[in-house]
Amino acid sequence: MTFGPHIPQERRLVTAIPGPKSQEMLGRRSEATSASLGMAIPVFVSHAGGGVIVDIDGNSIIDMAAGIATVNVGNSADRVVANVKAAIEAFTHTCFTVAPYSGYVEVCEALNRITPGNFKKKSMLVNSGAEAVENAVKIARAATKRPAVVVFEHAYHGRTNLTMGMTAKNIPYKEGFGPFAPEIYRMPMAYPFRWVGDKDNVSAEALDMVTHKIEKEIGAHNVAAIVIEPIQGEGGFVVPPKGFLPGLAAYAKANGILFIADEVQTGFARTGNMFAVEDEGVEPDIMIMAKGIGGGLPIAGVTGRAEIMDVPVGSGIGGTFGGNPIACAAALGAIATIEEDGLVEKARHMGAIISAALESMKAKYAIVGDVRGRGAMQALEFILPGTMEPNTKAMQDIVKYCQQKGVLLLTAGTYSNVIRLLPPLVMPDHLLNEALAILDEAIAASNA
Ligand code: PLZ
Repeated sequence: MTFGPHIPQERRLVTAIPGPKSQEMLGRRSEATSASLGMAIPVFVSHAGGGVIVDIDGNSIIDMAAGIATVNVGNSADRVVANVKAAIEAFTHTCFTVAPYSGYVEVCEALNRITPGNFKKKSMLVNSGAEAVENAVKIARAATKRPAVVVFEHAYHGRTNLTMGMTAKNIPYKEGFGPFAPEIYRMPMAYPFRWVGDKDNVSAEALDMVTHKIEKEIGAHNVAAIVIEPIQGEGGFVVPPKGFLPGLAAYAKANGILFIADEVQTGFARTGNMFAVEDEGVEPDIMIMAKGIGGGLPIAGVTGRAEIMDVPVGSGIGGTFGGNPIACAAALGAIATIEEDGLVEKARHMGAIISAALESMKAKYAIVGDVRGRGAMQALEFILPGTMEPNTKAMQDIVKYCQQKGVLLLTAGTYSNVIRLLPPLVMPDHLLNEALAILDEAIAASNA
């Protein structure tokens, strides 16, 4: 396997983290950029590829973030770079709804083909996950002529006004930014680790609560769509137990409600399937995709049953940059990479390595309350030993320890106590094993 810019696949620290050049840029960053923008690791990137990020001081850091599950095919993946170079020399923008071009159609054909469901599908392209969620809701409302949208506890759907309202967690996503859009209804989530009812019956109990609330508090006939992440991302990699997603989809179907899967974080081979809903054979009416679709370029998509996608009034959906030709070229390169290089199987292979390592950490360390996820999307939830209390401090200490050793990790969770692993799917095994060994060491230090 080749790695885009052919960077040595090694962890190598030549300065402290951050080094002097990054420190200088951090000063300029705080002068020039809004203080409200976050930052996971305080180093500035010089280049990245395969499983590493190299910073401007020359440190080579193991990348367990993939730009938040976006460069599944790795940074500057060969096919992405080749396609983008060819496209950018041909033309940069005409706007698909002004003068169309074939790349947009080809990406939609690919999405119609690779998304689950043996029915006629159509697609549209936009620029970001949030914009895709917005469009899915617009299309669902137009198609059903109903107003209500059902979402879940711990959900994350974006930072625009509608998607903030659909997102569960207040700080940092919503604080001070309201009022939010009406007709959004939040339902209990089947979260096995924190379920207060019968732990052996989470799926059935949660389904019961959700359908009861829909019927009594909204009226099923008023609901346009149920929108759910098949594995919740920012919410802490909450995996609903078997039966929950198929149960929701069946309930939706029986009540004329559209079942919408937000696969922004779970899509494009991440979980060991092309899409996470395939794990239980669920076929959403509409799929929302972003992140991994473009190999790092900004592009997102909505794919759905043709008869639904065709409902909005002519020219009712669109946008200036949606499905930009350069981003479409990148997406075609990324999808070809996933299919031709077997990244679905690679995610399963990485998943086996990750599960074994995380389960052993759970067995050894009392602060690890739960291990969950699938494929190359797995997480640890930290607790105060012997309780269910979130252990945010352990999470912070562990992430910091790993950064100092040259491993970039992301956090998550409604209770800010989850470490999530999202390595690029092209990461070689030796780097994955090294990152997991350092994570183990960090937990040992924090558990002591
Ligand atoms: N739906 C399931 O995970 C984006 C957010 C990062 P955009 N998640 C990363 C941050 O702090 O802003 C996401 C997601 C799911 C929608 C989105 C929104 O995607 O491309 O960030 O708009």
